[in-house]
Amino acid sequence: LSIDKIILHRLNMRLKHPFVTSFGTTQDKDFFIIEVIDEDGYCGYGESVAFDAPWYTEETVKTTIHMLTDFLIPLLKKNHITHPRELVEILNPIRRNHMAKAALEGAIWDLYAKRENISLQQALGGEKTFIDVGMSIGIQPTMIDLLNKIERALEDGYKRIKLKIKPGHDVQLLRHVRRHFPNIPIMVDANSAYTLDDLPILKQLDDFDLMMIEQPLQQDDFIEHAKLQDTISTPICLDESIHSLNDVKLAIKLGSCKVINIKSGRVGGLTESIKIHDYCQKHHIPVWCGGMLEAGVGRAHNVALASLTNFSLPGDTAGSSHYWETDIITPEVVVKDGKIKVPTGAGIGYAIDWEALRQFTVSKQIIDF
Ligand code: OSB
Ligand code: MG
Repeated sequence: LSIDKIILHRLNMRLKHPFVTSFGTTQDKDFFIIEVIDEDGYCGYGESVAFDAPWYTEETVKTTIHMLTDFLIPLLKKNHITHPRELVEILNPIRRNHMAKAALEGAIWDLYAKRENISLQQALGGEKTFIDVGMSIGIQPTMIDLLNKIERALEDGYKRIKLKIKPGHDVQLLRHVRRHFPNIPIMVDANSAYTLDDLPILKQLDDFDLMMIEQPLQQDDFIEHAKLQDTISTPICLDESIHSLNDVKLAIKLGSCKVINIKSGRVGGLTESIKIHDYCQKHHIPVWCGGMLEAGVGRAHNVALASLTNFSLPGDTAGSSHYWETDIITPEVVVKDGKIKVPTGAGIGYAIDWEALRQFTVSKQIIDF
């Protein structure tokens, strides 16, 4: 791959609805679209997923641009690559900063697939024609709002509902929801809001026939999660705890979880995501694709990744219109009957909607090679 230049587009997009979790509210998304252009004029696109404050992981929008311009892109300039898989090794001298690495790596995967005239799905080894989709519903102001959101998601065919919980917003909330929807597939996500001191509450969650509970404890609590998984019957799914294949190995060895949420940004890119997928498949641990409230480019990458066979549970990859008035790709990502059709065109298989992208652009930086 002979890269000619990289264009970093900084965008600001307002979500249709503020997204509330146990640690805060997101309404405006500040992020980068990474455009990598090669000497033959092929373009690959990646999207950064870090938020403006470090509440989900330690990365932010500012650390992303710092890493990209001061370290990651300079390293890429110094090394010739023939396949995106080689990037992990090249970027390895830079510790962590997985979201910044993943944004750059994603663009190069897209570029590679476009050059080969294959879909990103093919490049990654995905086989499914359709992927099943669930919806993640943030904490709502009232119970009525929550029930309405669930109702609408079910009407739109979403295959499972994920509810955000936190202390004081858990057992009672599930009692209400289960009274109205006794049989629907529900899971909950605590975003690390509990500790083992909350065991009595966490045990009660077993009464609600939940598909799983996502990240109940702190991100470093592998041993505590294992203790919890020993005590409750609801499967634990890890999100914030998993930054690499090694974290997955540890979690499986200790019995900290029975399901893994894969987000390519959190684990440093698509190459590491595939490794985790394959390892989990071998160990009979189902995985699903998480979401970071992505715009179209990141969403397209998620769709391709989720088409690998061990992504056997519906992911948090709702359609574009669930998040945005206007997305930056065309066509937008559409959910029909709870499924997304995996595109077959070259690369991510969606085109940039340049008019929309320009409308959301705050600044632009060109880096020549
Ligand atoms: O914990 O999975 C999470 C959104 C932002 C940060 C963390 C999480 C989430 C979601 C929403 O649950 C996923 C999505 O719809 O993109
Ligand atoms: Mg989560």
